[in-house]
Amino acid sequence: MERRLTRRQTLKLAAAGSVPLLTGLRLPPAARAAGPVPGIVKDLPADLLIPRGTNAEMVWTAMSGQGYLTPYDRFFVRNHTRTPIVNPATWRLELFGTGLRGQPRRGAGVKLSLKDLERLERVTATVAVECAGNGRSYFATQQGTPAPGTAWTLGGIGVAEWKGVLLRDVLELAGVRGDAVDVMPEGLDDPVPAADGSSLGNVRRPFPIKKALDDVLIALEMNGKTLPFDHGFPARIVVPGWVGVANIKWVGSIRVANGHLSSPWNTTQYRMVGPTYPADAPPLTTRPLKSAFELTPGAPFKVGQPVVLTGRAWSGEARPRSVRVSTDGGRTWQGAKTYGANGDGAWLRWELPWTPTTAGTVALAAQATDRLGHQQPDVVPFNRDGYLFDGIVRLPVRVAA
Ligand SMILES: Nc1nc2c(c(=O)[nH]1)N[C@H]1C(S)=C(S)[C@@H](COP(=O)(O)O)O[C@H]1N2
Ligand SMILES: [Mo]
Repeated sequence: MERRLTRRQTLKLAAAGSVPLLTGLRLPPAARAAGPVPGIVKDLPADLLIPRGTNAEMVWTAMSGQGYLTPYDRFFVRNHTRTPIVNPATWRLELFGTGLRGQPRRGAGVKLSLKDLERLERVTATVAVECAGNGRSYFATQQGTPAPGTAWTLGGIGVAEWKGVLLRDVLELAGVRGDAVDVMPEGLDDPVPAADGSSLGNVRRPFPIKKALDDVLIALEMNGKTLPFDHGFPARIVVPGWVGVANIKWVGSIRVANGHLSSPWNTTQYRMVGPTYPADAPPLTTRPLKSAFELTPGAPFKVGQPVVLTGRAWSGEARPRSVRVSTDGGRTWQGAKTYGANGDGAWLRWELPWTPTTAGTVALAAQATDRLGHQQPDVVPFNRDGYLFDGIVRLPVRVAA
């Protein structure tokens, strides 16, 4: 049974943490009956989210008719373990390490409360969070070379309006030194068990100080509301353009170092390993160009009945410029109409009218081109962990006579 905090408890938490009032605050997932994904707090209606292990993938039809942003109720969740419930009143963000003045050790660093962060200038970024493994299942289903890991189709992405403070301002407040090299935010969720039973420690992922001082956010809000539990409450890192894992949720500390930092998430994982990649391939950074229909496989159509096919295209590298669509498995192509916003690190909507002429199963396909001229390829070179599948995806749909 699901338990909720009383209104008084909720008010107390809100007052203590000086966060917007949290209505319907729930107890940790552990207190809930085992749902399809016990570690996720929000509901997972079958028409919006598909359970995948400890994660939930967005159903693409759920974006049809929506605006530019992905609503909270259908935003995918990627949890290495489970969503923790962090008390905003006692939460502190600790900055420490050799890249700060005085070079404080962990525990003796600069500790900031939510109130401290709220004194800083508020900024917004409308950008995607996308898992590096999004599309992984197509290595198996389209290329016959399965990769282990969560079998995402294309729903491991969402675009939200993230509001918070600039990491740059927080680093300056903490006394960042001119010789700082890397920063490494770390999550407060449970340590991650390794395959051999040892522990990988808490989810943490370094990135260069140059990116940290550029456009990285510490987000406190998502789509105009307090950050939801599953998406990092009370604070998450948002690294525009970069792979999902860089966007550390439930951030509790940030190590700032005057040398390079490493963790399992930029060494043994999140590198391209495969026959076409060098042995020392660098850690993944930006997200490649992709596109998706706002449809699910097997969607029903009817001969002679006009419809408008809709979808979105995105990249963390360069804005999408155009999208072409095939309704005959890639034999012929037509330019789709793109419209609306096309923000850096977010996505671009597109549509194409279609009147099916033949009954049976047909494969729809979309191919995006970015403003540097890159196009989604037909085949993606294999990598061991199935990262960054950016190929043209064929979507089978059923056309009734
Ligand atoms: N602390 C913490 N941060 C995390 C993760 C996690 O398991 N723990 N997962 C990462 C991964 S792999 C992805 S793809 C994104 C997913 O963000 P979302 O769940 O808000 O969609 O969060 C990243 N940040
Ligand atoms: Mo991810």
